[in-house]
Amino acid sequence: MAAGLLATGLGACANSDTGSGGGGNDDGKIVLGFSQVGAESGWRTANTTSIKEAATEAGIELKFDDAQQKQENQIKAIRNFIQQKVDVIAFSPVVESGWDTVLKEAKDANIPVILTDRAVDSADKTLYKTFLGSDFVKEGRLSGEWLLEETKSATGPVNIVELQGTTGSAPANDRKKGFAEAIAANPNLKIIASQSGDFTRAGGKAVMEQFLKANPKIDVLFAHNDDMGLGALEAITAAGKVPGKDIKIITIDAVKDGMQALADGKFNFIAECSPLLGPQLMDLVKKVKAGEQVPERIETQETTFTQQSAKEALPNRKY
Ligand code: GYE
Repeated sequence: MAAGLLATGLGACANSDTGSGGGGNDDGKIVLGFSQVGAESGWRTANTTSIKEAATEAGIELKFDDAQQKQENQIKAIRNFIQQKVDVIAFSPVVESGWDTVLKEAKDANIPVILTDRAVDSADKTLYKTFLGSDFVKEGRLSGEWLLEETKSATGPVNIVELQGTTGSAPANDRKKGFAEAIAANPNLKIIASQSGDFTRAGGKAVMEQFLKANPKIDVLFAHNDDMGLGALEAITAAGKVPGKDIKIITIDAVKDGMQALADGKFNFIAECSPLLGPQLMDLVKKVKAGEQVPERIETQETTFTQQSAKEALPNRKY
């Protein structure tokens, strides 16, 4: 009888443990574990600032980890957060695949997970609560549609080189797809080379140097972010070509340095991708912690910029 009661008591205790997720904090603050991709680009730096500032403003205790663009580091960080019994885990997955095991561990520990900025390809959608971020396919498509219009009177081939983002990442996969779908409408538009520059300036410069050496006629560069485009500018200038004229440049992000290059006539078009996800993320953290329902997909509002509209927007650009 006594043994039976004890067993029931333990059972009840175990059940209540799984009821509400992490252990919170001594002072009652919500604790958020956030695993960031790295610091590879201007976009990423602005994103990190937005998340840190928004956490402070919302009174949320942030445990922040920089994974230096390595999936294994992100998995380690998430496991640490689980061990520390944080209330909510959020992360920006460096690549799309390979998350099921660690996400299952978080689920089993009853810690809700929010994906920010980048998606995962897990078939089991119950492994995370929501995904807050941009429509990367659309950004690629808008870039391609601008080029279609720009080259509509071309009578011969238009040679395009593409600087892809980090291999296997959602923005690289999706931007490539959206752009390719849009330009398929004009058979004159041909991607003659496409390679990853890992979303960095150094990567963009090195790969563009190779492209220029291997291809005497390049008409257009499509770079999956501003930083790679900015790196490529150096290679193009060093090769004696005029960026924005001899080679038209399309990028994505619209961070300040990219917008400056566009306003200066070195870039020709940017599809915006907003890094300012902090405030929305903190709202979601509070909601999932309170057990409220949240939409499974929350899309960031974005626009596009030409050289003229970049000049107008630049004075008020915050990042
Ligand atoms: O476009 C790029 C960054 O995931 C949307 O990552 C983000 C991308 C962004 O390195 O600059």
